[in-house]
Amino acid sequence: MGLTLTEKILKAHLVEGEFVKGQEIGIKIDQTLTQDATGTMAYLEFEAMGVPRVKTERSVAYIDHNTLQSGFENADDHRFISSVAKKHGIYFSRPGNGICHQVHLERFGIPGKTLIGSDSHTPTGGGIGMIAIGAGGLDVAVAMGGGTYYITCPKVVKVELKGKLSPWVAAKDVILEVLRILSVKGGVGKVIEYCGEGVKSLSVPERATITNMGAELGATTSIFPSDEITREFLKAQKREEVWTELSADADAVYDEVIEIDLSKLVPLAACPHSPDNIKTAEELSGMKIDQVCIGSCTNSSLLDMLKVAHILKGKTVHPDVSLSIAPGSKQVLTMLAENGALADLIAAGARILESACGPCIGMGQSPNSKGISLRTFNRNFEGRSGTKDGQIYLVSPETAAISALTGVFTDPRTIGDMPEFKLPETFLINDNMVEPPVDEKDMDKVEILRGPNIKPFPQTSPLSETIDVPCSLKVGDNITTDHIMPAGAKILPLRSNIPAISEHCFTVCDKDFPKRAKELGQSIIVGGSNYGQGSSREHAALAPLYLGVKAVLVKSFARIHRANLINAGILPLTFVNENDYDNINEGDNLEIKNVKADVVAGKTTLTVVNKTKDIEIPVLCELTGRTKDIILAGGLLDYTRESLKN
Ligand code: MIC
Ligand code: SF4
Repeated sequence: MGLTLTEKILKAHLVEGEFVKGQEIGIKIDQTLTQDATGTMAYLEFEAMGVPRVKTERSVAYIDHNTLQSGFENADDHRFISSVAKKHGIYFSRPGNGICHQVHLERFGIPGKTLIGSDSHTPTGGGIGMIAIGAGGLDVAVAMGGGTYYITCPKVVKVELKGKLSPWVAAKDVILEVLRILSVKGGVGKVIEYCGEGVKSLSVPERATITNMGAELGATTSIFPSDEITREFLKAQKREEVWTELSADADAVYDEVIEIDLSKLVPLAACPHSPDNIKTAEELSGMKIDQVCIGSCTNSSLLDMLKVAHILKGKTVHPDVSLSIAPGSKQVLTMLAENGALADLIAAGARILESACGPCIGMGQSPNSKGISLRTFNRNFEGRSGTKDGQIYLVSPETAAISALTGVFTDPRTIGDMPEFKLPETFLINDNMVEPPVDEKDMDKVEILRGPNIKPFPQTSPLSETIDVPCSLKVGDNITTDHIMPAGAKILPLRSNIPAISEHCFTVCDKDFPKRAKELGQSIIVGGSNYGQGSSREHAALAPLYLGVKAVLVKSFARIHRANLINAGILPLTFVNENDYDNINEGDNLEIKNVKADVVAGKTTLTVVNKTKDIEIPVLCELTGRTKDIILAGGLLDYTRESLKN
């Protein structure tokens, strides 16, 4: 029986467990990446592990999220990360060099390698045939130290692409179509593998748009084969030597198959407030808009920018619309400057932003009250833009650019003929904004620069004999990490300071939660399905840890967040009967007797007694040997320290 591409790469990296779907496997990690909003914590954790130099083939630290320096905090974090990187063997991509995923694809990614990154859009690397997975900072720290990375051995979904996209229909519309079919929960426990003759019609940046936004499916990752088109891209990046041909066997067996005829796709949009709330651009056409933002790790490649420049050339942005554009990397921005396209963007009235995440993470450019904003980004969760009642629509750069001119939602197929947009034969290569680490012999000479806002990892404690605590918060379905630990320009500078950032935990849902949780001392959070979807930020587990949350009991979890809870030593529990969700109210006293003994004994069904209502609720506590030991130890940091001692 033939193998899928996912199986081939995972099997070649398997170091622990058996390759049985649904079971935990350990894989060797070749490369890691971090960004600054998760990076400071990841490097504090790396330091705490006491490993002198990274053991990966390549580790890169990027500065791209917290670039709005409205106080000393972000700049201090940048200096800290730069000094840690220099000392411990990590390449440092300076602020201004671009968004981590865009730059990693251009300069560092290698087909067939494994990559984990402390950012949920790390699967962008799947665009060149990598197994690239988003993870919590602590998992990345462990992988940098040479530790194994654990995932549930995934199911593999084949997305068979047929035909070719029609003019002005984009890669973004492909992933929006997949989101329409599968929903934001549809990818959980799965890798999405793209195959079929349609693959040949998609360039690497287009493939990367699709794998990037596969994160919104909740998928473990997404991957394209590495073929002639991949080779040409790497050659144009002067990295042809890292190319290898990779694809699934012809007789590979998949767990699920989806067929998409590219020629039948039309321009789409994800409507507020979920990436799977899909309508066609035609249905929305004519709706007045206030803002357009083009950029983010999903759609900021040179190809995207050239299309936008073509549409804007010689025109003026509609007077009622603010258009901002952030090219994804220094390479993209420089090439736009050199070929004149940047001048076309500026002349049309675009507000050019630095090559960074910017508005995607709420770092500026929040829309006006109730403002309708078209964005080429990947997430439109409520409040993420910084404007609580902002209405965010996720669209292709083509739809965004034409709508910026007309002032209303516009189907780009109305533009007229589309010229052929081609990638250059060679990109402009200048890695002067990537600083290599010092030699190992000189590492002791590097001083670590720690600002006053950088506080240590919060206090952890081993699992207690019994958990007997109140429910401090009850929330509904599809809670995102932006609800649990909001981002944005005001809160992001606190990413290195868990006590301070905890004051904002869950305030989007309930402004009194942090105070209440602290007063209660210890508590349990109760939630619905797909709890913790979205970002990889471990702060969504570390802030609850700091606030005394001992367990989270929900209908189902999103993958990365569940792993982050375990890493923080917080017990992840799910209802055996989802109806029992109705049997708990905020303030109820909940008891899990002898929880420690039961976890040690490997019991997977525990009983939560709602003492207030006198009801017994069966819950699942599915921990494997390793995750069980992590929970017992009080988190991954304690567990890793223990295992390094042995
Ligand atoms: C995001 O898009 O939400 C982020 C900001 O890139 C996060 C990481 C973070 O919260 O720092 C992600 O996607 O993992
Ligand atoms: Fe940055 Fe947005 Fe991409 Fe997250 S999704 S890495 S915030 S550009």
